[in-house]
Amino acid sequence: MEEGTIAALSTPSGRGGIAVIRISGDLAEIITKEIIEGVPDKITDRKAVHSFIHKEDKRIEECVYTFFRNPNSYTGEDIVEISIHSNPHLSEVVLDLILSKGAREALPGEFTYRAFKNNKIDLIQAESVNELINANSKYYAEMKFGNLEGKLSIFLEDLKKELVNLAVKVESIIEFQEDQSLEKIVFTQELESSISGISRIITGHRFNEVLDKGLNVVIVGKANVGKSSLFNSLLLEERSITSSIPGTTRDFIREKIFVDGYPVELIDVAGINSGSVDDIEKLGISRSIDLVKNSDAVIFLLDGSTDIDDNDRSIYDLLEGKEQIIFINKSDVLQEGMIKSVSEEFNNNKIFQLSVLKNTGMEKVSEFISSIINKIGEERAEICVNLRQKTLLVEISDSLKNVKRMINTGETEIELMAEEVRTCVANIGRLLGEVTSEDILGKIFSSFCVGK
Ligand SMILES: Nc1nc2c(ncn2[C@@H]2O[C@H](COP(=O)(O)OP(=O)(O)OP(=O)(O)O)[C@@H](O)[C@H]2O)c(=O)[nH]1
Ligand SMILES: [Mg+2]
Repeated sequence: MEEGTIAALSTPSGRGGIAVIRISGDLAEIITKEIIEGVPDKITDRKAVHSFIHKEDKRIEECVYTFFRNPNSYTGEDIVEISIHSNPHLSEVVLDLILSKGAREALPGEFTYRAFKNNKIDLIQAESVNELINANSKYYAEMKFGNLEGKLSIFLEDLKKELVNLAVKVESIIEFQEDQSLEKIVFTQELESSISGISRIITGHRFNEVLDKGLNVVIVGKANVGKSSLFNSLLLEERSITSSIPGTTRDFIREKIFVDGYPVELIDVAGINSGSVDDIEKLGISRSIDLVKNSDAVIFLLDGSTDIDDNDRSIYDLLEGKEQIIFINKSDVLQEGMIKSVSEEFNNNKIFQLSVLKNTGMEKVSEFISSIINKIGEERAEICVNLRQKTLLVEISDSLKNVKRMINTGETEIELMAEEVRTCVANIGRLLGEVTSEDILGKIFSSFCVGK
């Protein structure tokens, strides 16, 4: 990203109470004086001031501006934040005015990029800004705020210090001692607990994904058992078409709901009918099967008003190893002996009756989803990571384990161990963004929105 003074609308474009336009760079102070009335020669730092914006000699808007003198600002440069009424046309006029005075429009994430470049935040914190803004649940936002505050960074800085101490010992043996054995070196308790700390973070990653993207739950069953009816009922809206004609749902439908505040991706699929001869239906069925395979949990519906058939049996086989629950739907018109035959046919301790039509038994559906979330949540970690961070953490953990093995067995040349310690420190540096290629930075910051 280039130099220069940058400006952008930092709030979403639209109508609302206020919009904030942010200017960062050397020209921020001069531009403020040129477009806002009554700005003193020396602007008071960090004080919100009410005034008016003028274009040529005409007042065009009322505003409140706040000046942050470098280095005490978000980017580390001079920043002015101008709050105006939020109207997309008005924001455009004010922003154009600012650009006409020598600023250029900020690229996505450029404010945060500058904060990172000026060492106001490290790369993990920079990533957290974007992840916090885009968080899909309140819990994920909480976790990302933890990283923005430095939870992960502090953990890594501590580990780095410990490794640097180790490296100093190792290097001094290499330099000054005749006996190059590893005997005098200990794998400290701190390094030991770092290995388990990293392992907890990595295992907890699955739960982070659930917090962000949602738990994938597929409602499966043969045609006409009431899948779409259940889907709509959980969504509290008529999203999916339902009818008494089997094969109503052709393609899958995915919608987000929240259970106990956790996001859940609920998926309604085409009924699975192994004997289908219709090409489109067959495509829908093959999608259903893929979705089941990739799901976190499955709600398997049976039609309580008719006998179990081979379609039910083949679906049941498909669910092997999956988190699952079986509901005998249409319990309002339940066939005699149905519960007994379902229990005999399907070896599952979670079999319940349901009537979507009469709204009975529905609480068991939410209980099931909650139980899966809780189960995955048992492995939750205090610190959460994204994929880039996780990949590097795995490498760091492997290096640490290697170093530990080398020290404990003493079966290595000391230079090799020194090299492994260096790799580990370098990977921590990559995580924190101390050494990172422009390509990676470009990829990270381009996913930000403009104005952040
Ligand atoms: N009696 C009774 N009928 C129900 C119940 N739940 C759904 N139905 C009816 O069963 C029929 C099929 O419902 P859908 O929700 O379309 O079933 P589906 O499983 O999505 O069907 P496909 O999309 O064709 O695979 C509709 O006529 C619903 O009104 C129930 O609890 N009791
Ligand atoms: Mg359907």
